[in-house]
Amino acid sequence: MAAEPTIIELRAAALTRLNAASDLETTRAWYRDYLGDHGAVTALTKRIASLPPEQRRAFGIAVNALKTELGATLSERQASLEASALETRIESEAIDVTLPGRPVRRGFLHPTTRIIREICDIFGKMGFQTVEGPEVEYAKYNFDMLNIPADHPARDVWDTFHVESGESEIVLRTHTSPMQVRTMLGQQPPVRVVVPGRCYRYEATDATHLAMFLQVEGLAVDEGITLADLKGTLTEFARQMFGPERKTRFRCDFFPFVEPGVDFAIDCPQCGGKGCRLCKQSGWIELLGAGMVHPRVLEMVGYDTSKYTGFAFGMGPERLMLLKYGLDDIRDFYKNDIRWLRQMDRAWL
Ligand code: FA5
Repeated sequence: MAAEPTIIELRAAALTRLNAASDLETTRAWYRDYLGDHGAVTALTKRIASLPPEQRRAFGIAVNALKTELGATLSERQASLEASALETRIESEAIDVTLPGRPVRRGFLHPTTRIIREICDIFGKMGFQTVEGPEVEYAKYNFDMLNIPADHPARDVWDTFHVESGESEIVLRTHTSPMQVRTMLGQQPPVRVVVPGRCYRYEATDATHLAMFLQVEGLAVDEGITLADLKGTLTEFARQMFGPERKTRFRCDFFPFVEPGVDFAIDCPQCGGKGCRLCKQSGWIELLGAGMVHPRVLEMVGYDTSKYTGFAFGMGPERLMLLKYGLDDIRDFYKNDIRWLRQMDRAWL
């Protein structure tokens, strides 16, 4: 018969192994080897019945004591291993609340949205309401009712994207001026509106020209409105936009829907009028086209021209921004280069 370990030897070996167990998996293997169905202690239990009667009692007591002791020691060992496993996990998952947080990047408005809002706010304080209109427009509103009939040479000035020809000719609006017509057809004076929106022209793109660009239109019609009102309104706008010290200049210009027509300029904000690269040495920067609403336009919308007069103006916000910030390429607005856009956001005055 092979020498079997005595209870004392078995106990010593079992306890040594259990104490050395460094994780729960090892204690479960240990359980199988000693206390499980085929374990060494269970084997001893099974032997009790085959012992001579005088040895059975003492052996039985000793085996049961061993079983109880090992069971209790196992529970203790497992509890302590579980506790330290938990501690390790908590430590590894701990958050150091004293570390500086990662900065969350704040979103910001596109510069064209900001400039449009700024322009409309300035006119809003002067009593102008902001309205919007369709970008796909009847040629009748874009041209005819603005005193630009089909055979008029001025019609060629606006290189037009045509959507539909024939009876109801439809175009992509080449300016926001058709909203003058729509506004006046929809209401009687007094009228005071500004109209921001996209316009389209079939032309080659370069540093100052886009095929899709923004305009802001302005229109005021009431009794007794004169050129002095136009000058006052635009001067106030220019000073709010470019600084209170700005000088202004009005010169004759031609647009078929105004009479007289003017171009409006400010002294160059960069050089104060001395002449520089921005103003091309002229000392002046042209901001927009304007004029007194042509009586024919007022007639076509059914306004009483013996009673009402008005002024209108139209400007290009992207070009205004080129001037205000000394930028050199209008195409940058629509490249979606996030670094350029962020720089514009930071530079905003
Ligand atoms: C007009 O479009 C007139 N409707 C303005 C007007 C309104 C005059 C009311 C009188 C009364 P003009 O074609 O000059 O005018 O355009 C006005 C502004 O739009 C220009 O000064 C410019 O800033 C902008 N603009 C015109 N074409 C382009 C383009 N291709 N790219 C970018 N901006 C443009």
